[in-house]
Amino acid sequence: MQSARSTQRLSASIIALLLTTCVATEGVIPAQEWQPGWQPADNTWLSAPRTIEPIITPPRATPDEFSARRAALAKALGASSDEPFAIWVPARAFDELDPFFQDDDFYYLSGSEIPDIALLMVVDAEGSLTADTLFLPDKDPNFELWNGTRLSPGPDATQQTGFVSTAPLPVTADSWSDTIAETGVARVLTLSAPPWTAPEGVEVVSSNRRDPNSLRRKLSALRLLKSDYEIACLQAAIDITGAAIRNALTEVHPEAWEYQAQGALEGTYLRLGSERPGFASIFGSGPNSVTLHYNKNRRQMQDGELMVIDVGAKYQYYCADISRTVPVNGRFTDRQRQVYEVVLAAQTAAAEAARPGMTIKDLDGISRAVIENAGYEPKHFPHSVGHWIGLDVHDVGGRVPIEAGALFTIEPGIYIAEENLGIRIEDDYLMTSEGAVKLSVAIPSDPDALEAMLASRS
Ligand SMILES: [Mn+2]
Repeated sequence: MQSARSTQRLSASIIALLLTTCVATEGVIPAQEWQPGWQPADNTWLSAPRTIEPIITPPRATPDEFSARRAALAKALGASSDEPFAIWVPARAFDELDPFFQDDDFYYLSGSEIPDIALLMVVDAEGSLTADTLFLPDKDPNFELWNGTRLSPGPDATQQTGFVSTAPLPVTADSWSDTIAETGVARVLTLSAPPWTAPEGVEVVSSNRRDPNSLRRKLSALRLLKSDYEIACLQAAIDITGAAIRNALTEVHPEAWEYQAQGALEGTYLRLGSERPGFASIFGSGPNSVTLHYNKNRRQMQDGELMVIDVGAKYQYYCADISRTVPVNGRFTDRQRQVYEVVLAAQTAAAEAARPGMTIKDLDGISRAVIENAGYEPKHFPHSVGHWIGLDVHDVGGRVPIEAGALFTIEPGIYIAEENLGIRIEDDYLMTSEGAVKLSVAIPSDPDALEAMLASRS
Protein backbone atom coordinates (compact mmCIF):
# COMPACT_ATOMS: atom_id res chain seq x y z
CA MET A 1 0.00 0.00 0.00
CA GLN A 2 1.34 3.39 -0.93
CA SER A 3 1.66 6.25 1.49
CA ALA A 4 -0.50 9.32 0.90
CA ARG A 5 2.50 11.43 -0.07
CA SER A 6 3.74 9.10 -2.77
CA THR A 7 0.17 8.81 -4.12
CA GLN A 8 0.06 12.60 -4.51
CA ARG A 9 3.40 12.60 -6.25
CA LEU A 10 2.28 9.81 -8.54
CA SER A 11 -0.99 11.60 -9.39
CA ALA A 12 0.94 14.73 -10.27
CA SER A 13 3.26 12.83 -12.58
CA ILE A 14 0.36 10.99 -14.23
CA ILE A 15 -1.37 14.31 -14.94
CA ALA A 16 1.86 15.71 -16.35
CA LEU A 17 2.28 12.64 -18.53
CA LEU A 18 -1.30 12.84 -19.80
CA LEU A 19 -0.89 16.52 -20.65
CA THR A 20 2.32 15.80 -22.52
CA THR A 21 0.73 12.91 -24.38
CA CYS A 22 -2.29 14.97 -25.40
CA VAL A 23 -0.13 17.80 -26.68
CA ALA A 24 2.21 15.44 -28.45
CA THR A 25 -0.44 13.42 -30.25
CA GLU A 26 -3.03 16.05 -31.06
CA GLY A 27 -3.71 15.93 -34.77
CA VAL A 28 -0.90 13.45 -35.33
CA ILE A 29 -2.90 10.26 -35.93
CA PRO A 30 -3.83 10.12 -39.61
CA ALA A 31 -7.59 9.83 -40.00
CA GLN A 32 -7.35 6.69 -42.14
CA GLU A 33 -5.55 4.81 -39.35
CA TRP A 34 -8.11 5.57 -36.72
CA GLN A 35 -10.62 2.74 -36.65
CA PRO A 36 -13.91 3.69 -35.14
CA GLY A 37 -16.21 0.83 -34.46
CA TRP A 38 -19.65 0.69 -35.94
CA GLN A 39 -21.63 3.83 -35.23
CA PRO A 40 -25.27 4.62 -35.85
CA ALA A 41 -25.81 6.80 -38.90
CA ASP A 42 -26.99 9.67 -36.74
CA ASN A 43 -26.99 10.55 -33.08
CA THR A 44 -30.57 9.58 -32.28
CA TRP A 45 -29.19 7.24 -29.59
CA LEU A 46 -28.40 10.30 -27.51
CA SER A 47 -32.10 10.99 -26.99
CA ALA A 48 -33.35 7.37 -27.14
CA PRO A 49 -35.28 6.29 -24.05
CA ARG A 50 -33.44 3.96 -21.70
CA THR A 51 -34.31 0.35 -22.15
CA ILE A 52 -36.57 -1.11 -19.50
CA GLU A 53 -34.57 -3.59 -17.48
CA PRO A 54 -35.48 -6.18 -14.88
CA ILE A 55 -35.38 -5.22 -11.23
CA ILE A 56 -33.08 -7.67 -9.49
CA THR A 57 -33.97 -8.29 -5.87
CA PRO A 58 -30.93 -9.65 -4.04
CA PRO A 59 -31.76 -13.07 -2.56
CA ARG A 60 -31.08 -13.16 1.17
CA ALA A 61 -29.59 -16.18 2.86
CA THR A 62 -31.30 -17.30 6.06
CA PRO A 63 -28.98 -16.94 9.09
CA ASP A 64 -28.30 -20.67 9.19
CA GLU A 65 -27.65 -21.13 5.44
CA PHE A 66 -23.90 -21.34 5.92
CA SER A 67 -23.79 -23.02 9.35
CA ALA A 68 -26.15 -25.71 8.04
CA ARG A 69 -23.65 -26.41 5.26
CA ARG A 70 -20.84 -26.86 7.80
CA ALA A 71 -22.99 -29.17 9.91
CA ALA A 72 -23.89 -31.21 6.81
CA LEU A 73 -20.23 -31.50 5.82
CA ALA A 74 -19.31 -32.65 9.35
CA LYS A 75 -22.06 -35.25 9.25
CA ALA A 76 -21.06 -36.54 5.81
CA LEU A 77 -17.40 -36.89 6.82
CA GLY A 78 -18.20 -38.22 10.31
CA ALA A 79 -20.05 -41.16 8.78
CA SER A 80 -16.77 -42.68 7.64
CA SER A 81 -14.63 -41.83 10.68
CA ASP A 82 -14.62 -43.56 14.07
CA GLU A 83 -12.51 -40.94 15.80
CA PRO A 84 -12.68 -37.13 16.07
CA PHE A 85 -10.96 -35.07 13.37
CA ALA A 86 -10.58 -31.43 12.32
CA ILE A 87 -11.26 -29.61 9.03
CA TRP A 88 -9.15 -26.58 8.11
CA VAL A 89 -10.16 -24.40 5.14
CA PRO A 90 -8.32 -21.16 4.28
CA ALA A 91 -9.73 -18.13 2.46
CA ARG A 92 -8.13 -16.80 -0.73
CA ALA A 93 -5.12 -14.55 -0.25
CA PHE A 94 -5.47 -10.80 -0.77
CA ASP A 95 -3.81 -9.24 -3.82
CA GLU A 96 -4.09 -5.48 -3.67
CA LEU A 97 -3.88 -5.05 -7.46
CA ASP A 98 -6.91 -7.21 -8.20
CA PRO A 99 -10.51 -6.95 -7.08
CA PHE A 100 -10.98 -9.57 -4.38
CA PHE A 101 -13.29 -12.53 -4.86
CA GLN A 102 -13.46 -15.26 -2.26
CA ASP A 103 -12.43 -18.88 -2.89
CA ASP A 104 -15.56 -20.86 -3.83
CA ASP A 105 -15.17 -23.60 -1.19
CA PHE A 106 -14.42 -21.13 1.56
CA TYR A 107 -17.34 -18.93 0.49
CA TYR A 108 -19.65 -21.94 0.36
CA LEU A 109 -18.81 -22.87 3.94
CA SER A 110 -18.57 -19.39 5.48
CA GLY A 111 -20.38 -16.82 3.32
CA SER A 112 -17.46 -14.55 4.17
CA GLU A 113 -15.69 -12.33 1.67
CA ILE A 114 -12.72 -11.46 3.90
CA PRO A 115 -9.32 -12.42 2.44
CA ASP A 116 -6.53 -14.22 4.32
CA ILE A 117 -8.71 -15.78 7.03
CA ALA A 118 -9.45 -19.46 7.78
CA LEU A 119 -12.05 -21.68 9.39
CA LEU A 120 -11.48 -24.64 11.66
CA MET A 121 -14.07 -27.25 12.57
CA VAL A 122 -13.68 -30.15 14.96
CA VAL A 123 -15.95 -33.12 14.34
CA ASP A 124 -16.60 -35.95 16.80
CA ALA A 125 -16.99 -39.62 15.91
CA GLU A 126 -20.76 -39.14 15.57
CA GLY A 127 -20.31 -36.43 12.95
CA SER A 128 -21.30 -33.53 15.22
CA LEU A 129 -19.39 -30.26 15.36
CA THR A 130 -17.63 -29.77 18.68
CA ALA A 131 -15.81 -26.65 17.45
CA ASP A 132 -16.86 -24.28 14.68
CA THR A 133 -14.46 -21.36 14.60
CA LEU A 134 -13.81 -18.53 12.18
CA PHE A 135 -10.34 -16.99 12.57
CA LEU A 136 -10.34 -13.25 11.92
CA PRO A 137 -7.65 -10.57 12.09
CA ASP A 138 -7.55 -8.47 15.25
CA LYS A 139 -8.89 -4.95 14.97
CA ASP A 140 -6.36 -2.73 13.20
CA PRO A 141 -7.30 0.98 13.04
CA ASN A 142 -4.57 1.72 10.50
CA PHE A 143 -5.85 -1.02 8.15
CA GLU A 144 -9.41 0.27 8.56
CA LEU A 145 -8.33 3.85 7.79
CA TRP A 146 -7.20 2.72 4.34
CA ASN A 147 -9.60 -0.12 3.57
CA GLY A 148 -12.74 0.44 5.64
CA THR A 149 -14.10 -1.49 8.58
CA ARG A 150 -13.28 -5.16 8.79
CA LEU A 151 -14.84 -7.82 10.97
CA SER A 152 -12.70 -8.70 14.00
CA PRO A 153 -13.18 -11.51 16.53
CA GLY A 154 -15.95 -11.00 19.06
CA PRO A 155 -19.70 -11.23 19.66
CA ASP A 156 -20.56 -9.04 16.63
CA ALA A 157 -18.60 -11.36 14.37
CA THR A 158 -20.18 -14.56 15.74
CA GLN A 159 -23.61 -13.01 15.36
CA GLN A 160 -22.97 -11.82 11.80
CA THR A 161 -21.27 -14.96 10.52
CA GLY A 162 -23.22 -17.68 12.34
CA PHE A 163 -20.02 -19.39 13.51
CA VAL A 164 -20.19 -20.74 17.06
CA SER A 165 -16.99 -18.88 17.87
CA THR A 166 -14.54 -16.46 16.36
CA ALA A 167 -10.88 -16.19 17.33
CA PRO A 168 -7.93 -13.96 16.52
CA LEU A 169 -6.04 -15.14 13.51
CA PRO A 170 -2.73 -16.87 14.13
CA VAL A 171 -0.26 -14.90 12.08
CA THR A 172 2.55 -17.41 11.80
CA ALA A 173 2.91 -21.02 10.80
CA ASP A 174 3.95 -21.78 14.39
CA SER A 175 0.80 -20.28 15.86
CA TRP A 176 -1.31 -22.33 13.43
CA SER A 177 0.53 -25.45 14.59
CA ASP A 178 -0.28 -24.56 18.19
CA THR A 179 -3.93 -23.92 17.29
CA ILE A 180 -4.20 -27.32 15.60
CA ALA A 181 -2.47 -29.00 18.57
CA GLU A 182 -5.07 -27.47 20.89
CA THR A 183 -7.87 -29.29 19.07
CA GLY A 184 -6.44 -32.58 20.40
CA VAL A 185 -7.33 -34.47 17.22
CA ALA A 186 -5.01 -36.82 15.37
CA ARG A 187 -6.17 -35.92 11.82
CA VAL A 188 -6.77 -32.59 10.05
CA LEU A 189 -8.53 -32.68 6.71
CA THR A 190 -7.57 -29.94 4.23
CA LEU A 191 -8.23 -29.20 0.56
CA SER A 192 -4.57 -28.44 -0.16
CA ALA A 193 -1.25 -28.49 1.64
CA PRO A 194 -1.48 -25.93 4.48
CA PRO A 195 1.25 -23.28 5.00
CA TRP A 196 1.96 -24.65 8.51
CA THR A 197 3.67 -27.80 9.73
CA ALA A 198 1.45 -30.27 11.53
CA PRO A 199 2.26 -30.65 15.21
CA GLU A 200 3.70 -33.97 16.30
CA GLY A 201 1.22 -36.82 16.29
CA VAL A 202 -1.20 -35.00 13.94
CA GLU A 203 -1.67 -36.21 10.40
CA VAL A 204 -2.63 -33.67 7.71
CA VAL A 205 -4.83 -35.30 5.09
CA SER A 206 -4.79 -33.34 1.82
CA SER A 207 -7.88 -34.26 -0.12
CA ASN A 208 -7.63 -37.05 -2.65
CA ARG A 209 -10.11 -36.75 -5.48
CA ARG A 210 -10.17 -40.54 -5.92
CA ASP A 211 -11.22 -41.22 -2.34
CA PRO A 212 -15.03 -41.00 -2.16
CA ASN A 213 -14.77 -40.22 1.57
CA SER A 214 -12.33 -37.33 1.11
CA LEU A 215 -13.13 -33.78 2.17
CA ARG A 216 -13.12 -32.67 -1.48
CA ARG A 217 -15.54 -35.35 -2.65
CA LYS A 218 -17.95 -34.82 0.26
CA LEU A 219 -17.85 -31.05 -0.25
CA SER A 220 -18.47 -31.47 -4.00
CA ALA A 221 -21.46 -33.69 -3.31
CA LEU A 222 -22.91 -31.02 -0.98
CA ARG A 223 -22.26 -28.18 -3.42
CA LEU A 224 -23.97 -30.15 -6.20
CA LEU A 225 -27.44 -29.99 -4.64
CA LYS A 226 -28.57 -26.39 -4.30
CA SER A 227 -30.69 -24.74 -1.61
CA ASP A 228 -33.58 -22.40 -2.46
CA TYR A 229 -31.27 -19.48 -1.71
CA GLU A 230 -28.68 -20.73 -4.19
CA ILE A 231 -31.32 -21.30 -6.87
CA ALA A 232 -32.58 -17.73 -6.32
CA CYS A 233 -29.01 -16.42 -6.76
CA LEU A 234 -28.62 -18.33 -10.01
CA GLN A 235 -32.00 -17.12 -11.23
CA ALA A 236 -30.89 -13.52 -10.61
CA ALA A 237 -27.65 -14.20 -12.52
CA ILE A 238 -29.71 -15.62 -15.40
CA ASP A 239 -32.11 -12.65 -15.45
CA ILE A 240 -29.19 -10.22 -15.59
CA THR A 241 -27.58 -12.27 -18.36
CA GLY A 242 -30.84 -12.23 -20.35
CA ALA A 243 -31.17 -8.44 -20.15
CA ALA A 244 -27.50 -8.12 -21.03
CA ILE A 245 -27.83 -10.35 -24.11
CA ARG A 246 -30.78 -8.27 -25.29
CA ASN A 247 -28.73 -5.09 -24.90
CA ALA A 248 -25.75 -6.74 -26.63
CA LEU A 249 -27.97 -7.47 -29.64
CA THR A 250 -28.43 -3.72 -30.19
CA GLU A 251 -24.73 -3.75 -31.08
CA VAL A 252 -24.97 -6.67 -33.50
CA HIS A 253 -25.08 -5.38 -37.09
CA PRO A 254 -23.04 -5.92 -40.25
CA GLU A 255 -19.72 -4.10 -39.77
CA ALA A 256 -20.10 -3.78 -36.02
CA TRP A 257 -17.22 -5.13 -33.94
CA GLU A 258 -17.59 -8.12 -31.66
CA TYR A 259 -16.24 -6.15 -28.70
CA GLN A 260 -19.01 -3.59 -29.02
CA ALA A 261 -21.57 -6.29 -28.28
CA GLN A 262 -19.35 -7.45 -25.39
CA GLY A 263 -19.26 -3.90 -24.06
CA ALA A 264 -23.04 -3.60 -24.06
CA LEU A 265 -23.33 -6.99 -22.37
CA GLU A 266 -20.80 -6.46 -19.62
CA GLY A 267 -21.97 -2.88 -18.99
CA THR A 268 -25.44 -4.26 -18.38
CA TYR A 269 -24.01 -6.83 -15.97
CA LEU A 270 -22.52 -4.09 -13.85
CA ARG A 271 -25.54 -1.82 -14.05
CA LEU A 272 -27.80 -4.60 -12.82
CA GLY A 273 -25.57 -5.50 -9.90
CA SER A 274 -23.57 -8.44 -11.21
CA GLU A 275 -20.08 -8.52 -9.71
CA ARG A 276 -18.37 -9.64 -12.91
CA PRO A 277 -18.61 -12.02 -15.88
CA GLY A 278 -18.45 -15.62 -14.67
CA PHE A 279 -16.03 -16.46 -17.50
CA ALA A 280 -14.58 -14.75 -20.57
CA SER A 281 -17.52 -13.60 -22.71
CA ILE A 282 -17.65 -15.29 -26.12
CA PHE A 283 -18.81 -13.25 -29.14
CA GLY A 284 -17.76 -15.31 -32.15
CA SER A 285 -18.93 -14.10 -35.57
CA GLY A 286 -18.55 -15.94 -38.90
CA PRO A 287 -15.37 -18.05 -38.80
CA ASN A 288 -15.08 -17.46 -35.04
CA SER A 289 -18.46 -19.13 -34.49
CA VAL A 290 -16.83 -22.54 -34.97
CA THR A 291 -14.07 -21.92 -32.39
CA LEU A 292 -15.65 -23.26 -29.21
CA HIS A 293 -13.95 -20.97 -26.69
CA TYR A 294 -13.13 -17.97 -28.91
CA ASN A 295 -13.10 -14.92 -26.63
CA LYS A 296 -10.83 -12.32 -28.22
CA ASN A 297 -13.92 -10.57 -29.62
CA ARG A 298 -11.87 -8.29 -31.94
CA ARG A 299 -13.46 -9.11 -35.31
CA GLN A 300 -15.75 -7.03 -37.48
CA MET A 301 -19.02 -8.85 -38.17
CA GLN A 302 -20.15 -9.26 -41.76
CA ASP A 303 -23.53 -9.37 -43.43
CA GLY A 304 -24.90 -12.89 -43.71
CA GLU A 305 -22.90 -14.37 -40.82
CA LEU A 306 -23.96 -15.97 -37.58
CA MET A 307 -22.63 -14.98 -34.17
CA VAL A 308 -22.34 -17.36 -31.24
CA ILE A 309 -22.80 -15.56 -27.93
CA ASP A 310 -21.80 -17.68 -24.89
CA VAL A 311 -21.88 -15.62 -21.72
CA GLY A 312 -22.87 -15.57 -18.05
CA ALA A 313 -23.06 -13.01 -15.28
CA LYS A 314 -22.05 -13.76 -11.71
CA TYR A 315 -24.46 -12.67 -9.01
CA GLN A 316 -23.73 -13.19 -5.32
CA TYR A 317 -21.06 -15.62 -6.57
CA TYR A 318 -23.48 -17.77 -8.64
CA CYS A 319 -22.76 -18.01 -12.32
CA ALA A 320 -25.19 -18.21 -15.25
CA ASP A 321 -24.12 -19.81 -18.53
CA ILE A 322 -26.21 -19.01 -21.60
CA SER A 323 -25.51 -19.38 -25.33
CA ARG A 324 -27.49 -17.85 -28.15
CA THR A 325 -26.68 -17.87 -31.85
CA VAL A 326 -28.00 -14.97 -33.91
CA PRO A 327 -27.84 -13.83 -37.54
CA VAL A 328 -25.73 -10.65 -37.69
CA ASN A 329 -28.13 -8.96 -40.13
CA GLY A 330 -31.22 -9.99 -38.19
CA ARG A 331 -32.46 -12.78 -40.53
CA PHE A 332 -31.37 -16.42 -40.68
CA THR A 333 -30.62 -17.75 -44.17
CA ASP A 334 -32.48 -20.95 -45.06
CA ARG A 335 -29.30 -22.95 -44.49
CA GLN A 336 -28.60 -21.33 -41.11
CA ARG A 337 -32.17 -21.89 -39.98
CA GLN A 338 -32.05 -25.53 -41.11
CA VAL A 339 -29.00 -26.23 -38.92
CA TYR A 340 -30.36 -24.07 -36.09
CA GLU A 341 -33.58 -26.10 -35.96
CA VAL A 342 -31.56 -29.30 -35.54
CA VAL A 343 -29.58 -27.87 -32.60
CA LEU A 344 -32.76 -26.58 -30.98
CA ALA A 345 -34.45 -29.98 -31.45
CA ALA A 346 -31.39 -31.68 -29.91
CA GLN A 347 -31.65 -29.41 -26.87
CA THR A 348 -35.42 -29.80 -26.52
CA ALA A 349 -35.19 -33.60 -26.77
CA ALA A 350 -32.63 -33.81 -23.97
CA ALA A 351 -34.47 -31.32 -21.75
CA GLU A 352 -37.82 -33.06 -22.13
CA ALA A 353 -36.35 -36.49 -21.44
CA ALA A 354 -34.34 -35.40 -18.39
CA ARG A 355 -35.40 -37.11 -15.14
CA PRO A 356 -33.70 -37.52 -11.77
CA GLY A 357 -31.24 -40.38 -11.84
CA MET A 358 -30.16 -39.80 -15.44
CA THR A 359 -26.63 -38.61 -16.12
CA ILE A 360 -25.35 -35.75 -18.26
CA LYS A 361 -23.91 -38.48 -20.48
CA ASP A 362 -27.44 -39.84 -20.96
CA LEU A 363 -28.60 -36.37 -22.05
CA ASP A 364 -25.56 -36.08 -24.28
CA GLY A 365 -26.59 -39.29 -26.01
CA ILE A 366 -30.12 -37.98 -26.60
CA SER A 367 -28.90 -34.70 -28.17
CA ARG A 368 -26.23 -36.53 -30.16
CA ALA A 369 -28.81 -38.92 -31.63
CA VAL A 370 -30.93 -35.99 -32.90
CA ILE A 371 -27.88 -34.36 -34.48
CA GLU A 372 -26.59 -37.54 -36.07
CA ASN A 373 -30.04 -38.59 -37.32
CA ALA A 374 -30.15 -35.24 -39.13
CA GLY A 375 -27.02 -36.30 -41.04
CA TYR A 376 -24.25 -34.62 -39.05
CA GLU A 377 -21.12 -36.41 -37.90
CA PRO A 378 -19.65 -36.65 -34.39
CA LYS A 379 -16.96 -34.13 -35.43
CA HIS A 380 -19.70 -31.54 -35.92
CA PHE A 381 -20.64 -31.78 -32.19
CA PRO A 382 -17.25 -32.11 -30.50
CA HIS A 383 -18.16 -31.14 -26.92
CA SER A 384 -20.32 -32.55 -24.15
CA VAL A 385 -23.96 -31.49 -23.95
CA GLY A 386 -23.66 -30.00 -20.49
CA HIS A 387 -22.13 -29.53 -17.07
CA TRP A 388 -23.03 -28.53 -13.53
CA ILE A 389 -23.36 -24.82 -12.74
CA GLY A 390 -23.23 -23.01 -9.41
CA LEU A 391 -20.48 -21.01 -7.77
CA ASP A 392 -18.28 -22.05 -10.67
CA VAL A 393 -19.36 -22.05 -14.32
CA HIS A 394 -18.16 -25.65 -14.58
CA ASP A 395 -19.26 -26.46 -11.07
CA VAL A 396 -18.08 -29.34 -8.89
CA GLY A 397 -20.03 -32.57 -8.61
CA GLY A 398 -18.28 -35.08 -10.83
CA ARG A 399 -19.82 -37.82 -12.91
CA VAL A 400 -22.85 -38.68 -10.84
CA PRO A 401 -26.56 -38.90 -11.70
CA ILE A 402 -28.58 -35.67 -11.88
CA GLU A 403 -30.66 -35.53 -8.69
CA ALA A 404 -33.43 -33.09 -7.78
CA GLY A 405 -31.78 -29.84 -6.69
CA ALA A 406 -28.91 -29.99 -9.19
CA LEU A 407 -28.34 -27.09 -11.60
CA PHE A 408 -26.93 -27.91 -15.01
CA THR A 409 -26.70 -26.75 -18.62
CA ILE A 410 -27.93 -28.36 -21.83
CA GLU A 411 -25.95 -26.94 -24.73
CA PRO A 412 -25.79 -28.91 -27.96
CA GLY A 413 -24.04 -27.37 -30.95
CA ILE A 414 -23.22 -27.98 -34.60
CA TYR A 415 -20.02 -26.51 -36.04
CA ILE A 416 -19.27 -26.70 -39.78
CA ALA A 417 -15.84 -25.16 -40.33
CA GLU A 418 -16.04 -25.25 -44.16
CA GLU A 419 -19.11 -23.02 -44.03
CA ASN A 420 -17.94 -20.75 -41.15
CA LEU A 421 -21.17 -21.84 -39.55
CA GLY A 422 -21.29 -22.54 -35.82
CA ILE A 423 -24.45 -22.81 -33.73
CA ARG A 424 -24.76 -23.38 -29.99
CA ILE A 425 -27.87 -23.03 -27.86
CA GLU A 426 -27.38 -23.27 -24.11
CA ASP A 427 -29.83 -22.94 -21.27
CA ASP A 428 -29.70 -23.44 -17.51
CA TYR A 429 -31.90 -26.05 -15.83
CA LEU A 430 -32.92 -27.11 -12.34
CA MET A 431 -33.67 -30.80 -11.85
CA THR A 432 -36.87 -31.44 -9.92
CA SER A 433 -38.67 -34.68 -9.06
CA GLU A 434 -40.80 -34.19 -12.21
CA GLY A 435 -38.02 -33.29 -14.61
CA ALA A 436 -35.87 -30.39 -15.74
CA VAL A 437 -37.11 -26.81 -15.30
CA LYS A 438 -35.60 -24.29 -17.70
CA LEU A 439 -34.62 -21.29 -15.56
CA SER A 440 -33.57 -19.28 -18.62
CA VAL A 441 -36.93 -19.67 -20.37
CA ALA A 442 -37.38 -15.88 -20.65
CA ILE A 443 -34.44 -15.55 -23.04
CA PRO A 444 -35.78 -16.38 -26.51
CA SER A 445 -34.20 -19.24 -28.44
CA ASP A 446 -36.95 -19.96 -30.95
CA PRO A 447 -35.60 -18.68 -34.30
CA ASP A 448 -38.72 -16.61 -35.05
CA ALA A 449 -38.64 -15.06 -31.58
CA LEU A 450 -34.94 -14.30 -31.98
CA GLU A 451 -35.56 -12.62 -35.34
CA ALA A 452 -38.38 -10.59 -33.76
CA MET A 453 -36.07 -9.52 -30.94
CA LEU A 454 -33.38 -8.55 -33.47
CA ALA A 455 -35.94 -6.59 -35.52
CA SER A 456 -37.02 -4.61 -32.44
CA ARG A 457 -33.52 -3.56 -31.36
CA SER A 458 -32.91 0.15 -31.40
MN1 LIG B 1 -21.60 -24.01 -20.70
